[in-house]
Amino acid sequence: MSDKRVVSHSGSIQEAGGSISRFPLISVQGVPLRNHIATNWDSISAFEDHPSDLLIATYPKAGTTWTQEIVDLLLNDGDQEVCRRAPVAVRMPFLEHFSPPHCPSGLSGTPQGDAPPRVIKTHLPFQLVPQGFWKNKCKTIYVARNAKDNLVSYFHFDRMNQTQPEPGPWDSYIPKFMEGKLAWGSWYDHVKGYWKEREKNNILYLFYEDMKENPRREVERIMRYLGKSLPDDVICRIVELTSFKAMKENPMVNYTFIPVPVFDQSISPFMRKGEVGDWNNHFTQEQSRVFDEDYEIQMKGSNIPFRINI
Ligand code: PPS
Repeated sequence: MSDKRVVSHSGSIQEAGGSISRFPLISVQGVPLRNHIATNWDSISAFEDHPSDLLIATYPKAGTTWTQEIVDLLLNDGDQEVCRRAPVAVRMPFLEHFSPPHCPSGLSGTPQGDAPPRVIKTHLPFQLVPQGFWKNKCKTIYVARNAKDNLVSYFHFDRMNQTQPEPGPWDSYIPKFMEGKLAWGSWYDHVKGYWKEREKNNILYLFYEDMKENPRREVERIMRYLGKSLPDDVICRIVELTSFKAMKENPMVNYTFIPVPVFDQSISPFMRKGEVGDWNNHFTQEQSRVFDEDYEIQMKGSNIPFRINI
Protein backbone atom coordinates (compact mmCIF):
# COMPACT_ATOMS: atom_id res chain seq x y z
CA MET A 1 0.00 0.00 0.00
CA SER A 2 1.47 3.38 -0.91
CA ASP A 3 1.74 6.11 1.71
CA LYS A 4 -1.01 8.06 0.09
CA ARG A 5 -3.59 5.34 0.53
CA VAL A 6 -5.31 4.96 3.84
CA VAL A 7 -7.73 2.54 5.45
CA SER A 8 -11.12 4.10 5.95
CA HIS A 9 -13.63 3.14 8.67
CA SER A 10 -14.88 0.39 6.43
CA GLY A 11 -11.49 -1.01 5.62
CA SER A 12 -11.77 0.28 2.09
CA ILE A 13 -9.11 2.44 0.55
CA GLN A 14 -9.20 6.19 0.16
CA GLU A 15 -6.65 8.47 -1.37
CA ALA A 16 -5.23 10.52 1.49
CA GLY A 17 -4.73 13.34 -0.97
CA GLY A 18 -8.50 13.37 -1.60
CA SER A 19 -10.56 15.90 0.21
CA ILE A 20 -11.40 15.12 3.78
CA SER A 21 -14.11 17.41 4.91
CA ARG A 22 -16.49 17.86 7.77
CA PHE A 23 -19.66 16.48 6.29
CA PRO A 24 -22.89 18.39 6.66
CA LEU A 25 -25.90 16.72 8.21
CA ILE A 26 -29.05 15.88 6.28
CA SER A 27 -32.28 14.81 7.90
CA VAL A 28 -33.45 11.25 7.26
CA GLN A 29 -36.95 10.82 8.68
CA GLY A 30 -36.21 13.60 11.13
CA VAL A 31 -32.80 12.27 12.19
CA PRO A 32 -29.74 14.31 11.17
CA LEU A 33 -27.20 12.02 9.49
CA ARG A 34 -23.94 12.76 7.70
CA ASN A 35 -24.71 13.62 4.10
CA HIS A 36 -23.10 10.51 2.60
CA ILE A 37 -25.36 8.34 4.77
CA ALA A 38 -28.42 10.32 3.74
CA THR A 39 -27.60 10.14 0.05
CA ASN A 40 -27.04 6.38 0.25
CA TRP A 41 -30.09 5.85 2.38
CA ASP A 42 -31.95 3.59 -0.08
CA SER A 43 -29.11 1.06 -0.14
CA ILE A 44 -28.73 1.15 3.62
CA SER A 45 -32.38 0.55 4.32
CA ALA A 46 -32.45 -2.23 1.71
CA PHE A 47 -29.65 -4.08 3.47
CA GLU A 48 -30.41 -7.78 3.68
CA ASP A 49 -29.45 -9.18 7.00
CA HIS A 50 -29.02 -12.82 7.87
CA PRO A 51 -30.84 -14.22 10.91
CA SER A 52 -27.48 -15.08 12.47
CA ASP A 53 -26.26 -11.48 12.27
CA LEU A 54 -25.43 -9.79 15.54
CA LEU A 55 -26.01 -6.06 15.81
CA ILE A 56 -24.12 -3.79 18.22
CA ALA A 57 -26.13 -0.59 18.45
CA THR A 58 -25.23 2.57 20.31
CA TYR A 59 -25.58 6.31 20.29
CA PRO A 60 -22.08 7.51 19.26
CA LYS A 61 -19.49 7.40 22.06
CA ALA A 62 -21.45 5.15 24.40
CA GLY A 63 -18.97 2.26 24.49
CA THR A 64 -19.32 0.71 21.03
CA THR A 65 -15.67 -0.23 20.51
CA TRP A 66 -15.34 -1.66 23.98
CA THR A 67 -18.38 -3.88 23.42
CA GLN A 68 -17.19 -4.86 19.94
CA GLU A 69 -13.89 -6.09 21.33
CA ILE A 70 -15.56 -8.01 24.15
CA VAL A 71 -17.89 -9.67 21.65
CA ASP A 72 -15.09 -10.61 19.26
CA LEU A 73 -13.03 -12.09 22.08
CA LEU A 74 -16.03 -14.04 23.38
CA LEU A 75 -16.84 -15.38 19.92
CA ASN A 76 -13.21 -16.42 19.51
CA ASP A 77 -12.85 -18.02 22.94
CA GLY A 78 -10.52 -15.27 24.18
CA ASP A 79 -7.97 -15.77 21.40
CA GLN A 80 -6.04 -12.52 21.38
CA GLU A 81 -4.19 -13.24 18.15
CA VAL A 82 -7.38 -13.97 16.20
CA CYS A 83 -8.86 -10.74 17.45
CA ARG A 84 -5.85 -8.86 16.09
CA ARG A 85 -6.52 -10.16 12.57
CA ALA A 86 -7.73 -6.73 11.46
CA PRO A 87 -8.78 -3.34 12.82
CA VAL A 88 -12.06 -3.50 14.67
CA ALA A 89 -13.75 -1.42 11.97
CA VAL A 90 -12.86 -4.08 9.40
CA ARG A 91 -13.80 -7.02 11.60
CA MET A 92 -17.20 -5.50 12.31
CA PRO A 93 -18.54 -3.31 9.53
CA PHE A 94 -20.34 -0.09 10.31
CA LEU A 95 -23.77 -0.56 8.78
CA GLU A 96 -24.56 2.96 7.61
CA HIS A 97 -21.02 4.12 6.92
CA PHE A 98 -20.00 5.20 3.44
CA SER A 99 -16.56 6.53 2.65
CA PRO A 100 -17.04 9.27 0.16
CA PRO A 101 -16.17 9.87 -2.52
CA HIS A 102 -16.73 6.75 -4.57
CA CYS A 103 -16.13 4.20 -1.87
CA PRO A 104 -18.52 1.36 -1.15
CA SER A 105 -20.65 0.95 1.92
CA GLY A 106 -19.10 -0.27 5.13
CA LEU A 107 -21.04 -3.43 4.52
CA SER A 108 -18.81 -4.44 1.66
CA GLY A 109 -16.01 -4.59 4.20
CA THR A 110 -17.52 -7.66 5.86
CA PRO A 111 -14.59 -10.00 6.32
CA GLN A 112 -14.61 -12.99 4.04
CA GLY A 113 -14.04 -16.30 5.73
CA ASP A 114 -15.12 -15.24 9.24
CA ALA A 115 -17.51 -17.78 10.71
CA PRO A 116 -21.02 -16.53 11.53
CA PRO A 117 -22.29 -14.56 13.24
CA ARG A 118 -21.44 -11.52 11.21
CA VAL A 119 -21.20 -8.69 13.71
CA ILE A 120 -22.40 -5.29 12.55
CA LYS A 121 -22.06 -1.92 14.25
CA THR A 122 -24.67 0.79 13.95
CA HIS A 123 -25.47 4.14 15.51
CA LEU A 124 -28.90 4.26 13.89
CA PRO A 125 -31.85 4.83 16.18
CA PHE A 126 -34.19 1.85 16.49
CA GLN A 127 -36.71 3.04 13.92
CA LEU A 128 -34.07 3.53 11.19
CA VAL A 129 -32.44 0.10 11.51
CA PRO A 130 -33.36 -1.97 8.43
CA GLN A 131 -36.52 -3.78 9.46
CA GLY A 132 -35.18 -7.23 8.53
CA PHE A 133 -33.05 -7.20 11.67
CA TRP A 134 -36.20 -7.13 13.79
CA LYS A 135 -38.24 -9.47 11.58
CA ASN A 136 -35.43 -12.02 11.65
CA LYS A 137 -34.99 -11.57 15.38
CA CYS A 138 -31.28 -10.89 15.02
CA LYS A 139 -29.51 -10.66 18.33
CA THR A 140 -28.82 -7.04 19.27
CA ILE A 141 -26.64 -5.59 21.99
CA TYR A 142 -27.42 -2.00 22.84
CA VAL A 143 -25.05 0.02 25.03
CA ALA A 144 -26.21 3.22 26.66
CA ARG A 145 -24.08 5.76 28.49
CA ASN A 146 -25.30 8.53 30.77
CA ALA A 147 -26.12 11.69 28.85
CA LYS A 148 -23.54 13.97 30.41
CA ASP A 149 -20.52 11.72 29.91
CA ASN A 150 -21.80 10.75 26.48
CA LEU A 151 -21.99 14.42 25.54
CA VAL A 152 -18.46 15.14 26.81
CA SER A 153 -17.03 12.20 24.89
CA TYR A 154 -18.87 13.22 21.72
CA PHE A 155 -17.59 16.79 22.02
CA HIS A 156 -13.97 15.69 22.11
CA PHE A 157 -14.58 13.19 19.31
CA ASP A 158 -16.09 15.91 17.12
CA ARG A 159 -13.01 18.03 17.73
CA MET A 160 -10.68 15.34 16.49
CA ASN A 161 -12.74 13.57 13.80
CA GLN A 162 -12.38 15.81 10.78
CA THR A 163 -15.40 14.22 9.05
CA GLN A 164 -17.87 15.14 11.78
CA PRO A 165 -19.55 18.56 11.80
CA GLU A 166 -17.51 21.28 13.51
CA PRO A 167 -18.36 21.08 17.24
CA GLY A 168 -17.84 24.78 17.96
CA PRO A 169 -17.19 25.90 21.53
CA TRP A 170 -18.23 23.76 24.49
CA ASP A 171 -20.98 26.09 25.72
CA SER A 172 -22.76 26.03 22.36
CA TYR A 173 -22.25 22.27 21.98
CA ILE A 174 -24.42 21.46 25.01
CA PRO A 175 -27.63 22.91 23.50
CA LYS A 176 -26.92 21.13 20.21
CA PHE A 177 -26.88 17.84 22.11
CA MET A 178 -30.02 18.76 24.06
CA GLU A 179 -31.84 19.68 20.86
CA GLY A 180 -30.82 16.51 19.02
CA LYS A 181 -28.85 18.45 16.42
CA LEU A 182 -25.70 16.31 16.47
CA ALA A 183 -25.04 13.51 13.99
CA TRP A 184 -27.41 10.59 14.65
CA GLY A 185 -29.84 12.92 16.34
CA SER A 186 -31.32 12.95 19.78
CA TRP A 187 -29.57 10.95 22.52
CA TYR A 188 -32.86 11.02 24.44
CA ASP A 189 -34.90 9.46 21.63
CA HIS A 190 -32.13 6.96 20.90
CA VAL A 191 -31.86 5.50 24.41
CA LYS A 192 -35.64 5.52 24.88
CA GLY A 193 -36.29 3.94 21.49
CA TYR A 194 -34.22 0.82 22.18
CA TRP A 195 -35.36 0.67 25.80
CA LYS A 196 -39.00 0.49 24.73
CA GLU A 197 -38.29 -2.30 22.25
CA ARG A 198 -35.81 -4.31 24.28
CA GLU A 199 -38.14 -7.05 25.50
CA LYS A 200 -40.17 -7.53 22.34
CA ASN A 201 -37.02 -7.69 20.21
CA ASN A 202 -34.76 -9.58 22.62
CA ILE A 203 -32.30 -6.69 22.82
CA LEU A 204 -29.58 -6.96 25.45
CA TYR A 205 -29.57 -3.45 26.92
CA LEU A 206 -26.30 -2.64 28.68
CA PHE A 207 -24.96 0.41 30.47
CA TYR A 208 -21.44 1.80 30.16
CA GLU A 209 -21.47 2.57 33.88
CA ASP A 210 -22.23 -1.07 34.75
CA MET A 211 -19.36 -2.16 32.52
CA LYS A 212 -17.00 0.17 34.35
CA GLU A 213 -18.30 -0.83 37.76
CA ASN A 214 -18.08 -4.57 37.23
CA PRO A 215 -16.63 -5.51 33.85
CA ARG A 216 -16.57 -9.22 34.63
CA ARG A 217 -20.27 -9.30 35.43
CA GLU A 218 -21.09 -7.54 32.15
CA VAL A 219 -18.74 -9.73 30.09
CA GLU A 220 -20.51 -12.76 31.52
CA ARG A 221 -23.86 -11.23 30.73
CA ILE A 222 -22.82 -10.77 27.10
CA MET A 223 -21.40 -14.30 27.03
CA ARG A 224 -24.71 -15.80 28.15
CA TYR A 225 -26.61 -13.71 25.61
CA LEU A 226 -24.34 -15.08 22.89
CA GLY A 227 -25.10 -18.59 24.11
CA LYS A 228 -21.49 -19.23 25.08
CA SER A 229 -19.96 -20.71 28.18
CA LEU A 230 -16.25 -20.13 28.70
CA PRO A 231 -13.96 -21.18 31.53
CA ASP A 232 -13.05 -18.80 34.30
CA ASP A 233 -9.50 -18.10 33.11
CA VAL A 234 -10.71 -17.18 29.62
CA ILE A 235 -13.28 -14.78 31.05
CA CYS A 236 -10.58 -13.20 33.22
CA ARG A 237 -8.34 -12.79 30.17
CA ILE A 238 -11.13 -11.15 28.19
CA VAL A 239 -11.76 -8.68 31.01
CA GLU A 240 -8.07 -7.87 31.09
CA LEU A 241 -7.72 -7.51 27.32
CA THR A 242 -10.68 -5.14 27.22
CA SER A 243 -9.60 -2.88 30.06
CA PHE A 244 -9.26 0.75 29.03
CA LYS A 245 -5.48 0.57 29.40
CA ALA A 246 -5.13 -2.54 27.24
CA MET A 247 -7.43 -1.20 24.55
CA LYS A 248 -5.69 2.18 24.50
CA GLU A 249 -2.46 0.38 23.66
CA ASN A 250 -3.99 -2.02 21.13
CA PRO A 251 -3.56 -0.63 17.59
CA MET A 252 -6.41 -2.82 16.34
CA VAL A 253 -8.93 -1.01 18.51
CA ASN A 254 -7.49 2.40 19.39
CA TYR A 255 -8.32 3.82 15.94
CA THR A 256 -4.75 4.79 15.14
CA PHE A 257 -5.47 2.78 11.98
CA ILE A 258 -7.45 5.78 10.78
CA PRO A 259 -4.95 8.28 9.36
CA VAL A 260 -4.26 11.62 10.97
CA PRO A 261 -6.03 13.74 8.38
CA VAL A 262 -9.26 11.98 9.37
CA PHE A 263 -8.83 11.27 13.10
CA ASP A 264 -6.40 13.82 14.52
CA GLN A 265 -5.65 12.11 17.79
CA SER A 266 -3.20 14.85 18.76
CA ILE A 267 -6.31 16.96 19.37
CA SER A 268 -7.98 14.27 21.47
CA PRO A 269 -7.25 10.55 21.52
CA PHE A 270 -9.99 8.10 20.55
CA MET A 271 -9.30 6.26 23.82
CA ARG A 272 -9.53 9.50 25.74
CA LYS A 273 -10.32 8.88 29.42
CA GLY A 274 -12.73 5.96 29.62
CA GLU A 275 -14.28 7.12 32.87
CA VAL A 276 -17.63 7.67 34.49
CA GLY A 277 -18.14 11.20 35.81
CA ASP A 278 -15.74 13.15 33.58
CA TRP A 279 -18.68 15.48 32.98
CA ASN A 280 -17.85 16.97 36.40
CA ASN A 281 -14.70 18.40 34.81
CA HIS A 282 -16.62 20.06 31.99
CA PHE A 283 -20.03 21.35 33.09
CA THR A 284 -20.26 24.53 35.12
CA GLN A 285 -22.87 24.49 37.87
CA GLU A 286 -25.18 26.58 35.75
CA GLN A 287 -24.73 24.40 32.66
CA SER A 288 -25.45 21.36 34.78
CA ARG A 289 -28.60 22.91 36.23
CA VAL A 290 -30.00 23.85 32.84
CA PHE A 291 -29.11 20.43 31.43
CA ASP A 292 -30.74 18.57 34.34
CA GLU A 293 -33.90 20.62 34.11
CA ASP A 294 -34.26 19.84 30.43
CA TYR A 295 -33.32 16.19 31.05
CA GLU A 296 -36.27 15.79 33.41
CA ILE A 297 -38.61 16.99 30.70
CA GLN A 298 -37.11 14.93 27.88
CA MET A 299 -36.89 11.74 29.92
CA LYS A 300 -40.23 12.13 31.72
CA GLY A 301 -42.03 8.84 32.08
CA SER A 302 -39.02 6.75 31.16
CA ASN A 303 -37.52 4.60 33.88
CA ILE A 304 -34.10 3.90 32.36
CA PRO A 305 -31.71 3.51 35.31
CA PHE A 306 -28.90 5.83 34.22
CA ARG A 307 -26.16 6.71 36.67
CA ILE A 308 -24.01 9.82 36.23
CA ASN A 309 -21.51 8.79 38.89
CA ILE A 310 -20.54 5.37 40.25
S1 PPS B 1 -17.68 5.42 18.52
O1 PPS B 1 -16.83 6.37 17.74
O2 PPS B 1 -19.06 5.89 18.62
O3 PPS B 1 -17.61 4.05 18.05
O4 PPS B 1 -17.07 5.51 20.01
P1 PPS B 1 -17.36 4.47 21.18
O5 PPS B 1 -16.45 3.33 21.06
O6 PPS B 1 -18.81 4.22 21.30
O7 PPS B 1 -16.97 5.33 22.47
C1 PPS B 1 -15.68 5.79 22.77
C2 PPS B 1 -15.65 6.05 24.26
O8 PPS B 1 -15.56 4.79 24.94
C3 PPS B 1 -14.38 4.77 25.73
N1 PPS B 1 -13.81 3.42 25.78
C4 PPS B 1 -13.67 2.74 26.94
N2 PPS B 1 -13.99 3.06 28.20
C5 PPS B 1 -13.66 2.15 29.16
N3 PPS B 1 -13.07 0.97 28.91
C6 PPS B 1 -12.73 0.62 27.66
N4 PPS B 1 -12.14 -0.54 27.43
C7 PPS B 1 -13.04 1.52 26.60
N5 PPS B 1 -12.86 1.51 25.25
C8 PPS B 1 -13.33 2.68 24.79
C9 PPS B 1 -13.46 5.76 25.01
O9 PPS B 1 -12.39 6.14 25.82
C10 PPS B 1 -14.45 6.85 24.70
O10 PPS B 1 -14.87 7.54 25.89
P2 PPS B 1 -14.17 8.86 26.47
O11 PPS B 1 -15.03 9.32 27.60
O12 PPS B 1 -14.15 9.87 25.36
O13 PPS B 1 -12.81 8.46 26.92
